[in-house]
Amino acid sequence: MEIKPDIFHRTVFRRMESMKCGVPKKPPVKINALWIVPAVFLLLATAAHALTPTVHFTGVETTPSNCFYFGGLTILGEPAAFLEDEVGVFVDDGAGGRLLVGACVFGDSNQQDKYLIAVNGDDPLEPGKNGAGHHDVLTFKVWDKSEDKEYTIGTADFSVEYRQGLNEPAIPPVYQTDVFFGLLNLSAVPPPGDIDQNSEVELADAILALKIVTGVQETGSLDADVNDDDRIGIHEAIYILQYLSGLF
Ligand SMILES: [Ca+2]
Ligand SMILES: [Ca+2]
Ligand SMILES: [Ca+2]
Repeated sequence: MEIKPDIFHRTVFRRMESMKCGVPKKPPVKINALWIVPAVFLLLATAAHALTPTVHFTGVETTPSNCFYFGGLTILGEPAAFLEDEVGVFVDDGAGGRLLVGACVFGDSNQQDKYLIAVNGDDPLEPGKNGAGHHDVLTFKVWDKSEDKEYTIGTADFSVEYRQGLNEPAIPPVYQTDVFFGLLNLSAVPPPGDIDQNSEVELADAILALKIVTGVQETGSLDADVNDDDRIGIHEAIYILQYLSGLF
């Protein structure tokens, strides 16, 4: 099917507008060849479904600039639940906290086995940091709706898959205005060292490991085993303390 340039651009930009992702002030007059494949991909990826509102990752501020990430998602090795599980993207807010800069519901594109997320960039005309800065590292979080459980995607849990027309993401992923990244596949798993299985590695996990070493407590989840000896002990305690110190 031939797509007329004007109709083509209007459709893509209208779709982007409907996603509240920020729209360039003027649609380009000429088709830039570099734009065509990603734009067609965006059109195809977003054409089939209305944007489903997120219920867990909420409060994203829409700004005039954005980038997109697109890819697969598994939770504990199983495909995520279509139109249920969610992806949220956070950046450092510059004040010791985290800022939610993008959110989507899994499968909310014409590819039911993919997530498509618009990540909002900082608006320099608005005071304070209200979006991602250029090359800010993006933290991807996943919410498993059925278990009401949140996972942070660690560096080892991203995988990149080649898809023609999409830009290959860096790992860890970063923000770059007007770039469509993919495929960035996410694997949501409990982080190593999460002995109490609350999806976070915290001091409480290190204390638990030490309690197990000293016999105060019998054992913890072997999913948290970091050195494959099928035991929770001093290696896990050291790993957790190094993790919390930001050594890796
Ligand atoms: Ca700002
Ligand atoms: Ca934990
Ligand atoms: Ca171990």
